[in-house]
Amino acid sequence: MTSSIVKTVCPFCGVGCGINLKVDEKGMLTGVEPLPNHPMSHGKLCEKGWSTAYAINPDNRITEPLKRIKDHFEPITWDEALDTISSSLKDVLEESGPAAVGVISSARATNEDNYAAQKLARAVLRTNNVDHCARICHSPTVAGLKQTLGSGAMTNSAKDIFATDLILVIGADPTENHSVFGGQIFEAQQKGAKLIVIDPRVTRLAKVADMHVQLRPGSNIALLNAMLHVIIKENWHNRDFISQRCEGFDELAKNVEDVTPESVERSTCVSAEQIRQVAKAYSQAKSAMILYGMGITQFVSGTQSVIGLSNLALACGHIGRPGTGINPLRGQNNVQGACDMGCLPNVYPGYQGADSTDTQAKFSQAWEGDVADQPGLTSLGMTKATLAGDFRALILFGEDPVVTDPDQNHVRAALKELDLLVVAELSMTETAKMADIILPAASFAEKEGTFTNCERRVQHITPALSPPGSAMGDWQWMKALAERLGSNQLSWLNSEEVFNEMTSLTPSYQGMSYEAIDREQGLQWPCNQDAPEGTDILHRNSFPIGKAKLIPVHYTEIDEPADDQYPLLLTTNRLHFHYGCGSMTRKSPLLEREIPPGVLFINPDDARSLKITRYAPVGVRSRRGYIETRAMITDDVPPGLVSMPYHFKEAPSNQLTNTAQDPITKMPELKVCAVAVFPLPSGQDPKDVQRLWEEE
Ligand SMILES: Nc1nc2c(c(=O)[nH]1)N[C@H]1C(S)=C(S)[C@@H](COP(=O)(O)OP(=O)(O)OC[C@H]3O[C@@H](n4cnc5c(=O)[nH]c(N)nc54)[C@H](O)[C@@H]3O)O[C@H]1N2
Ligand SMILES: Nc1nc2c(c(=O)[nH]1)N[C@H]1C(S)=C(S)[C@@H](COP(=O)(O)OP(=O)(O)OC[C@H]3O[C@@H](n4cnc5c(=O)[nH]c(N)nc54)[C@H](O)[C@@H]3O)O[C@H]1N2
Ligand code: SF4
Ligand SMILES: [Mo]
Repeated sequence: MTSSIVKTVCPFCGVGCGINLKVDEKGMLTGVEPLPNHPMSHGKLCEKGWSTAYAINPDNRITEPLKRIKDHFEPITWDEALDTISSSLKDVLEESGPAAVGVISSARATNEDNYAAQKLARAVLRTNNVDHCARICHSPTVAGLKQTLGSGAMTNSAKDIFATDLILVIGADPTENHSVFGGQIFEAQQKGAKLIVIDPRVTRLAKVADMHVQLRPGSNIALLNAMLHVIIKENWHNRDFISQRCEGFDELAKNVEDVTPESVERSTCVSAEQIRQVAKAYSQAKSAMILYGMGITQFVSGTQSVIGLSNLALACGHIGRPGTGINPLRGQNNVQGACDMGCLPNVYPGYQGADSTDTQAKFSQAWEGDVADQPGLTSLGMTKATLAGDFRALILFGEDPVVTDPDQNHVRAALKELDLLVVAELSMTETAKMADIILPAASFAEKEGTFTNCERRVQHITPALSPPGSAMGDWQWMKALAERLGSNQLSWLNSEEVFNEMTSLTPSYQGMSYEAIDREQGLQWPCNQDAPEGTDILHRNSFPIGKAKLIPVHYTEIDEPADDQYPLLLTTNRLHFHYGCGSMTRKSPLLEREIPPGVLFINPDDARSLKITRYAPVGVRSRRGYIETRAMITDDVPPGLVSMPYHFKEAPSNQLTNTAQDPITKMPELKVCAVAVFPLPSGQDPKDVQRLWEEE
């Protein structure tokens, strides 16, 4: 073997930076370097990207199938694992039918893996119970923008920040979470773009922004409606655009008629004067671009907030041109793809409605067999149905819901109830620890496929390494499982075959092939006969639904406001150096030394009144759970608000979070719940949550 350099894509966030993997003569990954001339990353990487080699190191991996025997795991062969899974699945299907089984797929895995996952669910298990982490991420985007614009994805491209006059970042923290792109936002501002940040915390971008609107958590709709009120009252809206390309303006205007900036000062904690300034700046800019994230979606009002943003952009005509648009910063490396592939209970690949008999007939014919015909459950719906005794077998890969889903105790209680939990993982996670069978999965560097990044760019990943032990790619083990269940519908010979089957059934991907993607450094969907080169800006001349819809939205209170018993609001966010459940980034000693395993950010005023000193041990309690961690005192959070990352299994913020859900998408309110914080005796180390469970 000779050493090699293999071109691929970073496996962490939705920016999708280009990387080279350096492999030595022994087939070991020795390093990572940025790919020069990449359309997104232009030769840059963030610390997570640089640390990829640690994240997938064979020493830390699951290398063979494991079976639970009481409270420990024993290695078994693939044959034994597949036999056990298929016979258990058959039993559940026979006794309780397809409504009692489901698949949770992974926004970290490839499009090919995700296409296989929903096909396994719909064609083999005959259930629409298929979902993934987009549920608790951008599901309100998918639902909201589909309704208003006809397509729930970033309308423009990342490069547009260099073509805009104004960047409005609302409910997103790109320097931490889309770091390379976050750096480009700084650059665009230095080159003259105005930067406005709307966020309750003082983020790094807020520190340099031309304007920081520090609103109260959960008050987005009140703020957006008041901005719209000002814009319409001052005649700053784009009448031509509205009359030619939108419908519903009169009702929209009527809805915000009384929402004066003064009337929302209390609910938003933003001054009327500042609301007028931001309304003016956004509407009067020649081109203005909205970038948004979890600070918009992770609320019971998530879908309504997305619609509110869409109303703002449409009313000002900031859409369909370079440097404009409404741009959800999709989070995971392939969450756009996992949604596009139909790993959602209500849609097939390409957002073709699962309840449509035409769609069912189309897929049934293509797949040569019957497909699911009953509505499916969301991920949180499966958890609830398990506790109600209606759901019994779950196949899950590339997610760690014990750490990342809201209300950890509720999630653990449900997983314990399952007759069968299969987890395919790279390494031992808190969720894998609860599995009946663990399957060793190949990482992105050990398989072929495609990822679709946040700007709808579909990129090709190629294998650089052999999978450790007997680990397999995700679609490959699903193929083996389907065969055990008596179906050859997943019996593809290679990833390209999976991709080609998918493109033949997914209109927006129809013009793509591995060869074309390689030639173009990725293609942005829609890519078809009308747009063979892909599409960098959506909705230039028309919307897929004809005219865009302006839909009135109303401010709703957060589900769990602070009260005497739980006097502080907790918000959860991310840190630059760690990713998701931490199972990959925390393998890197370089990243691990940057931040202690669990922190609570608290304002100096609150710390003083609670007698909490710098880095003191604290207890944090909500109506659902309790954790211990250490306090970090900072002005970055305002008084009354504390914040915690969710990356640390020792002090998981999801012990505390609320499962109250957005009625449209079932998105839980991960961004705010009420907590009580108190100091622990000084000198006492915070106990990690596993220890607290043992003591219960
Ligand atoms: N380093 C790192 N990067 C990541 C990830 C990671 O785990 N680590 N995860 C990836 C994933 S899955 C995703 S989805 C993205 C998410 O990326 P972001 O959307 O940037 O995620 P968050 O940090 O959770 O939240 C964004 C901001 O919302 C603000 N916020 C809270 N409440 C409100 C509110 O009521 N209104 C407004 N306007 N803002 C509010 C918070 O203060 C926070 O700054 O990041 C991706 N990138
Ligand atoms: N409190 C709070 N909770 C949150 C959020 C928040 O803001 N606050 N954000 C939510 C959001 S936006 C998201 S997206 C979720 C993310 O939640 P998860 O999806 O559970 O988080 P990840 O850390 O991305 O977990 C992915 C797992 O996939 C594994 N993996 C990586 N690649 C592969 C592969 O190719 N195959 C297989 N089989 N496994 C693989 C990794 O080892 C890792 O353990 O968390 C949510 N939870
Ligand atoms: S910005 Fe995202 S894609 Fe780029 S190197 Fe960092 S984690 Fe990877
Ligand atoms: Mo996410």
